[in-house]
Parts: sequence; structure tokens; C-alpha cells
Amino acid sequence: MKKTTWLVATAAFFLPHALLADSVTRADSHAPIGVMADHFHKKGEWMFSYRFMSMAMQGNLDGNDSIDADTIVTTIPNRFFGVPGQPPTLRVVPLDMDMDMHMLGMMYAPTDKVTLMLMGNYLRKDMRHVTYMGGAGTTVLGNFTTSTSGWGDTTVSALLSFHDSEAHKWHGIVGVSLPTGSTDETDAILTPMNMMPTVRLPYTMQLGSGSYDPIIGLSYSGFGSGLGWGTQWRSTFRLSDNDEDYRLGDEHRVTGWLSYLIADSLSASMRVEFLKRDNIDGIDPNIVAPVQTADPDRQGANRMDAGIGLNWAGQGDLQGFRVALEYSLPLYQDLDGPQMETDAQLILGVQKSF
Ligand SMILES: [Cu+2]
Repeated sequence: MKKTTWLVATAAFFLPHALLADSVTRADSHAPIGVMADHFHKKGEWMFSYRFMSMAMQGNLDGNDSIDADTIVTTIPNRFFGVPGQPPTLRVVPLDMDMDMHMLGMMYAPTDKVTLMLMGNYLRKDMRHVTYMGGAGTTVLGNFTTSTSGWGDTTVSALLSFHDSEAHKWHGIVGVSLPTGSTDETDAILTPMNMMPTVRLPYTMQLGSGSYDPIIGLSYSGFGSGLGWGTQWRSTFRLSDNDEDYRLGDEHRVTGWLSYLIADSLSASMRVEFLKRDNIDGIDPNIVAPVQTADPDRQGANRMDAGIGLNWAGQGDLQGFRVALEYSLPLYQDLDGPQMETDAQLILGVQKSF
């Protein structure tokens, strides 16, 4: 063989091993930042994380078709019709919504097989609406915005490692979501009768589920030379009614990702995620309004998102320090509508382990 061929063959053999050496932290050893509970830690290790997530919703879908506000208020029945003062069709339509979330996380591994995880979040939601005048027609009365902010639900979980080799890592996720988020937030609304009462806000604007919800999942990560991949399933089950006499729908997420290691410290990723969310079971007797968000049967969703991301992992003196971001857009949405349509999502995260 020629000398250059030998050089290339030797480099091809040793390069992957250099990338996996102990002194190096592969940026892609964590999944894209939008995936929670994606990795476990070595015995005695701690990790603290902060994520900022911003999500925008705009416009409405019924199934997977766009539906405008005029059509909603003339054709979609109001489930509260018959209650005094309630019109036959919906008369208030949400136009857009912004949600910002600050997520604080802590991980600790008492053994190589078990990593414990605690995650809390502080939320802010703003929803802008249009109100139509009276009981029929398409005369607009005005706009109003409702806002809520506060702590959301807190999750406590254990990640149980089944398999841990250089190339393949498998773990199970078992946890519970604790009802630390409020379910009785109020704000002023503009009614079709041109009044501005302060009422309990619809489900979408509340901050928590109000119930203890088990979380179960399974996570896999694979590593080759210069490439990483993985998949995760995670479900949240709502098994009991909250104090307001309802339970949110179960949520199931399945995601898969592929990452390319640009350098040890930097990786780029592509990811898809499927979300299935069921409708609400039961009804809060204090939520009565001619608006889709007040209807427990207009909350279910099937959605597929695609995202691109970057992971950066510190080396040397900065070992254990990470920064990552991910931006995603929905590719497909099928909603029990009319329901607001997800527009885009951005997550920025900082992590430090020691
Ligand atoms: Cu961690």
C-alpha cells in the first residue's frame, strides 16, 4: 500500500477513538435541548440547568384546515347555549398567544444506574382575542388580552439505566408531575354584551394540571464517529380529577434525532417530534364562556414538529459547562378545533455538571 493510503487508514481508525477519549466531552452526548430526561449521569455527579422556552401560536385550525374568526363566530356552536346570557355560537376568538417558560432543573446520580431529576418552571402566557357584538353576525366589538404568570407544575423523576456502552445507551423514565401550578387564574374579559367582568380563565390559560400525573418513558442514544442519534418516548397520564372537577388529557410524545459532530465541542442536530394530546375529561363549572378555549372537547391535538439545533460542550477548564439551542416549527397539526395553531418554538439552555 502507498504511504498516503496507510496514513488515511490509520487516521480513520484512530479518529473515532480520539473523539471518544475520556478527556473529551462530546457535544452530542446530550440530545437536542428540547428533549427532557435524555441522558443520565455517573455516580455522584450533579447537574444544574436553566432553559428558556418561547412559543408562539397564531390563527386557528379545525382539524388541519385554517378557520378564520368570522367563520368561527357564525358556524361553531357554543356548548353553553341554554345557560342564561350564552349565545348559540361562539362569539370570542383567540387570535394569538405567546408563552415564555423559564425552566430550572437539577439532576443527581446516587449510583451509575439511577439519576434523579427535579424540574420546575415559571410561565407567562398572553392571549389576544377578538369579541363580536351580541348573539349573531360579524360586527366586531373589540379586542382584549388575558395574561397569567406563575409557577407551573414540578416534575420529579428517576432515570434508570438499562444499558451503557460507548455506542449505545438505554434508560427508562419514571416520574410524577406535582400540581404546583395554579388552576384558578382569573383576568378581565370583554363579553359580547360589552361588559368587562373578571372571570376564571379557560383551560389553555391555566398554569398547571391540578393533579398528580405519572410520567413514563424510554430513551435511547447512539454514538458513532462524528454522528449521534437517538429516540425517546415519554407519556404523561392524568389519572385523577383535580379540585375543579376535570383532568387534562394524557400527553404522549415520541421523538427522534440525528446529530453531526462538527468538532468535539460543537454538534448540529435535526429532530422530529410527534405529540398526541387528548381532550379534557370533566368540566370546571366556573369556566363558562362563548370561546373555544372554554370547551373541554376542543383541546385534543396531533402534531408533528421538526427542529434544528446546536449543542456546545465546554472542554478543559470549561468541562461540564454546556450551552444549546433549538428552533422548531410544526410540519403537521390535526386539532380538535377550532383550536389555536402552533407557530414556532425556541429553546435556549445552559447546563453545568460537576
Ligand atoms: Cu444532566
